[in-house]
Amino acid sequence: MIVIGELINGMYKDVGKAIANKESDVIQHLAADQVMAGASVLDVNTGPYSQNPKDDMKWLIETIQGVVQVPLALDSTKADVIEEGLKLVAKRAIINSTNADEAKMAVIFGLAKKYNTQVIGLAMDKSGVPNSKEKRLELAAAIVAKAMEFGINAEDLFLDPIVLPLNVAQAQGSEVLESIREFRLLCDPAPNTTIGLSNVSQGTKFRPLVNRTFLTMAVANGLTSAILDPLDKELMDAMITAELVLNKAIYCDSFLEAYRKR
Ligand code: THG
Repeated sequence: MIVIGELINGMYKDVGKAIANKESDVIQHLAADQVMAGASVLDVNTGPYSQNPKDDMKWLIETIQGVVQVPLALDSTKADVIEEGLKLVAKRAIINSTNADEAKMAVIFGLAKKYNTQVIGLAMDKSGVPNSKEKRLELAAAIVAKAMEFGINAEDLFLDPIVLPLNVAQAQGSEVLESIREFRLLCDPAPNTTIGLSNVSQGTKFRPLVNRTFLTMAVANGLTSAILDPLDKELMDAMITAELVLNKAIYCDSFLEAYRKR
């Protein structure tokens, strides 16, 4: 599994404050801790309250790259914010994200070619997040087709069925899980899949349990990547064990330690 650490996101109150006040130590600790805990990529999102997302994105990237050397997933709905970031990244980045809208894909896949990046494609369009797996598959297929047109390899594409909170969109859980399985069949070699895991538990009472259960089920459906909180040790242990059950790693009694030492 490609673990994308979600914690550098201005949506978190403390992180939003750290961005506004340019508290680099807060960001650098979050970066180092997530990588230590097993994140191989860090999501970078200035959050909804950023007054100047371009400058904040640039500051976050430079601050993070002062302490860790992992690829970054630049998470913004604004292409100009992403492009400012792409000029600064030290490692091959992931653009988070495009949707299935024609004009949006043209801009984002253009940037992906120009800066040689990977791309997350959200199975949604102008009319929002679909509520069926059929519509999700249709939108994901449009993203795959457009990526191919731009000469982007399937393994550089991460298809995201879009996870919604269980407490307000309960019927969507199984649609998303089935979408993960179906997206893998869209091309050969298969595209990657990813989810914003914590969306599923927003507003629910037992967040870690909901996250852990959903992730395990998604892994069983062939999920290859997730944006999640790598500091949740029980979540990481469940993910590692799920991959073991699927025979993606060799069993030994110390398999958890073995995973961490990689
Ligand atoms: N797909 C893709 N990218 C994404 C998402 C997705 N990026 C953003 C998001 N969804 C994934 N990241 C988060 C980060 C935080 C939370 C949820 C998803 C979260 N935050 C607390 C909350 O809202 O309750 C913040 C509370 C606090 O202030 O501490 O849950 O789906 N491609």
